[in-house]
Amino acid sequence: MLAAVVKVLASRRYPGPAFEELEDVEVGPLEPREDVDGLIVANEPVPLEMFPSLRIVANYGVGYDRIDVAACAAQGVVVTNTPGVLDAATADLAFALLLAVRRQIVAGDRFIRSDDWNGSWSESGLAEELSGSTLGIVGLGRIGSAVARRARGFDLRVLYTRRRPADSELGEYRELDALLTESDLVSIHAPLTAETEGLLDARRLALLRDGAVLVNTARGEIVDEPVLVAELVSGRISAGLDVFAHEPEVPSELLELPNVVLTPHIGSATRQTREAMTQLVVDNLLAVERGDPPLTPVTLAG
Ligand code: 8YV
Repeated sequence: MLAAVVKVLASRRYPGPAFEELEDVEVGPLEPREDVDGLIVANEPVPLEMFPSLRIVANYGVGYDRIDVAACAAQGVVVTNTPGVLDAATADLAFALLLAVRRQIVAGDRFIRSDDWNGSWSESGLAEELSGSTLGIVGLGRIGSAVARRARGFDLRVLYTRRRPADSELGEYRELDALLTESDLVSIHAPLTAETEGLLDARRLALLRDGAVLVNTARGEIVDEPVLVAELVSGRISAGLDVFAHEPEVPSELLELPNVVLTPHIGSATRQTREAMTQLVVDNLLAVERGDPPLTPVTLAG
């Protein structure tokens, strides 16, 4: 017997050719639908009561912090995400932010565009070099490991934390407080969970060295944002921020600061990666349609 085609509602038209593989897909807002058995969302909360026939929520992204996985499981709804395919793009962006902050790339670009360059400007402030620094990776998972591998090419010493402490040839394990104290550069690669929300609180941010650079391509809520803003306004530390606690709101104080580089949540936003994410979303939906296990299910244990 042929499996029934999954009737899919997608919160937007996701990029790439794989989207066309879905035979019965509609793009539109999450509104009550009796006939929908598959949803594609980008970490948007799913009102389960609106979809009585739902079998699968395919999340377009690795982070699924806004999806109530326990409630889905209780109703027999499978949740999938897109691990692995966005590691390189996100690690590249973390490095781009580290380099941009350390080498004052955005300030240099602005300086040229403002027509103020008269041949020399470096006297007004020499940059700190990246090479030879100590990089602390908060969360040595898939993306954190991709960052650590890139760090080798920049002659960085790598320290890391991870959920279940274990040795890695990619660096030296540290407790979080020690990592923050010893690092010149800190890059966050942990998922947002009850344990990591507010992980970098006022006490921990104060452990950062004077002149340290904090890069966040994970989730804004992992850092106490008002305290981070105060630290940045004081000029004690610098930051490269791709994520914010209340997106798309960005604290207005940050907009004028020379020690901050801002990007609009673009860690996975390359054509190759976004297309691969769509492919994995579609492959998960088609697996469920065939009656096969999903490729990348989210488990309750995380
Ligand atoms: C977004 C992300 O999902 O994977 C994640 O956790 O935050 C991103 O890849 C993507 O930007 C679509 O919203």
